[in-house]
Amino acid sequence: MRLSLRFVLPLMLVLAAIAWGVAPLVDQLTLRWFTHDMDIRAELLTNAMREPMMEHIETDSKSKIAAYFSRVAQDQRLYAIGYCATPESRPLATRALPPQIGCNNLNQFMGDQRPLLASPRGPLHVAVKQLGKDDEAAGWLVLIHDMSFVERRSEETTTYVFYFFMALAAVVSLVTVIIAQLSWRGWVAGIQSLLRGEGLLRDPAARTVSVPEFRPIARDLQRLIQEMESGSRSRDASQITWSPESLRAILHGELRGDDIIVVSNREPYIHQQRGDAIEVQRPASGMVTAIEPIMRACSGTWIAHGSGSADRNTVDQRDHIAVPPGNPSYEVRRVWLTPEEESGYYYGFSNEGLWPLCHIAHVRPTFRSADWAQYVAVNEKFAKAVVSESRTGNPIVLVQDYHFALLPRMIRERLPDATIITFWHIPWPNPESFAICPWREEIITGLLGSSILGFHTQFHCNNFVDTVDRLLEARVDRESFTVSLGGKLTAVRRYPISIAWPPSEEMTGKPVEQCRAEIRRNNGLPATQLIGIGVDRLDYTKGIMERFRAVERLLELKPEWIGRFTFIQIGAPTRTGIDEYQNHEAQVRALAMRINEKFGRGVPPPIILKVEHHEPRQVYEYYRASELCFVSSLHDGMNLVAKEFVAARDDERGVLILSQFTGAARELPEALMVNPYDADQSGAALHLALTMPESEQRDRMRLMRGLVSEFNVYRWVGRMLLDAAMMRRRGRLLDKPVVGA
Ligand code: GDG
Repeated sequence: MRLSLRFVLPLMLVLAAIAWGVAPLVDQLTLRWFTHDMDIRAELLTNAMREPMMEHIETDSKSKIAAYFSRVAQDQRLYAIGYCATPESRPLATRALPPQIGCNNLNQFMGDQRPLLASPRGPLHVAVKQLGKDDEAAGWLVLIHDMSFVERRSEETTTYVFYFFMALAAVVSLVTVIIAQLSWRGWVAGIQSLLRGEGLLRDPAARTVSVPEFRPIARDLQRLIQEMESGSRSRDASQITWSPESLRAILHGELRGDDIIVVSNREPYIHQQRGDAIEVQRPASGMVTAIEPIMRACSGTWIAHGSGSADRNTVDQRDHIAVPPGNPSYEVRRVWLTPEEESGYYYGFSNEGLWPLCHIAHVRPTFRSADWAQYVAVNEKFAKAVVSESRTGNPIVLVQDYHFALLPRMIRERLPDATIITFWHIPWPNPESFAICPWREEIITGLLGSSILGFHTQFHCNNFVDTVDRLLEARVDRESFTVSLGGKLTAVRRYPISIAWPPSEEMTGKPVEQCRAEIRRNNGLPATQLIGIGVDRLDYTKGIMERFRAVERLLELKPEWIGRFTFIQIGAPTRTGIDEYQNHEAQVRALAMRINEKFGRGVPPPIILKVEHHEPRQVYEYYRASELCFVSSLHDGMNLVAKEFVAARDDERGVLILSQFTGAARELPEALMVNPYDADQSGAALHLALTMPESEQRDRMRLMRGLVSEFNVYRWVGRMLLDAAMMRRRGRLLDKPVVGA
């Protein structure tokens, strides 16, 4: 014991001293990095502002500059923004511009070695950028960023560094004490083996320590060091630029390349027999649009219903097929359903029951016990497929959508250590609406088999937690937004879905001008015709009837558009086996015809309805060819069409008209927001869009493109995986070490 104390105390003192010495160095380094980041950010911001600013300066419009500044200054980190026309003038600035900054002393804030500016809020980063040409300055832009977060980060870093060294001291002390207690026999060999690193290797096959007594110690040590390593590397999701590469890095770093399995009803590639040939089709589905780029990035296994007429002819003996065709990067495992299963589980319970139940679109849900029995059976079938596809006992399973409400619990029963992330792509209604479902408890209990349950908006999370509170004996914690059922915890979280960014070359490769000319020509329209576009599955929740009524109202209120404006609606056929969808299609066709008869005599028609499947590339060509895109869902989870239109417009033109009842409305406030039930308002929005000046289109489009680029689909799944990684780490720490296992 005395030996241990003699060794342990000085060691702890030395490590504490190192910790004190290292902390300021880490501080300086992080400050330098963050300042450099801010320099880059200021440069980018200036480049984005240069053109609009020059326009406002040329028209000498102070009020426009002020309005433009207050829009730009909504950015969280941008503290203040100002403009000096000359060194003698007074700065034109947002209110927070610190009094120390004047037009006559801007020189102090130029150059590489400039200091940060002190303020009561914390340090401020000041960047002064010249506008106009080098020899002919049109003034100076002053951008001030809030750097107070650096202080906060630095405090956190210091604490982590200190705890890290303390923990290290504790571990080394513990090892020393135990070693001192062990017999002398073999200790030299044991220490040598540890020093050689054999006991600290990650590969279990290489994890051999020659002396048996050391094995448990080495394993504990290894475990602790790994946890500390990953803890210190744990990413702050808001600091990552999300891309396929960062997603791959997370999978390897945070999740150590764990098994990833996706389960959905719809498959990403459908093989159809067309005569003697086999054709590959990409389905019209928001869920597929979102998951496909992720699977390309992380090469997992995607389990889905094999629904194509040639699907069975294209799989191997294990029902697998590598996709995308021609450039395979992941595997699809197809699950086969009988016609009875498909009719009861998919058309019946999922789409005649849950779909209308969760959307407020005034279509009554239909619940049949025979459909429910098929729904249970098909969920069981997919649970078995998940077990057979998982290479380990603790895969990460991403369960997609309302077709699989029971699957999370079924997987949990078979693979208790799996991390199950379930994402509900459609809205969740309020408890009163949900309670009409005869199998409401089973559905909620099924979903609560998930480790994480995700929705697009906080509103849907709240509705779900309220529903659990009302209908189940479960413990709901509104502070951490978790639900505990039978001792198992589910985190209910908001993850707004998005699309891949940047869009692929295949989608945006064709120049806008060419798209404009071809789309007009192919639809028999004059080259000068103005075009609006709508792209949807022919679903009654998408508000296609309301959209057409808005076009009718526009032409009634502003007859000057008759013959000059055409709205093209792409309506991908969907769920055609359900009566409600057949009725809806008939109504949509009839309404389009009536409006065309009313306003289309002798002139180009006001509405062109194209009820057929289009490939994604063609859909993007329509986006690029149009003056406006109208998304008028009556109730939607997110609506990816809105984000796709924004992504397609790299020319920064075009206007998005967006229903306030979509999830996207919360992220794209620069769109023209409408209540689709209000035909007058929607008609007025169409007129506004058709007459919007190009500079305003550009300002709005730039802001929306900025948001979609940052909040892209890699971020959507990356944040779920990071949360899952943290849960797994916590779980490992709480687990008892398995001695000798
Ligand atoms: C659900 C939720 C949520 C459309 N026509 C064709 C076609 N599309 C593509 C679009 C877009 C996708 O389908 C539709 O996405 P949405 O998000 O608008 O809608 P849902 O399919 O209802 O999706 C929705 C989504 O899940 C994701 O979570 O946003 O709220 O209801 O990508 O471009 N694609 C092809 N041909 C077409 O004719 N290939």
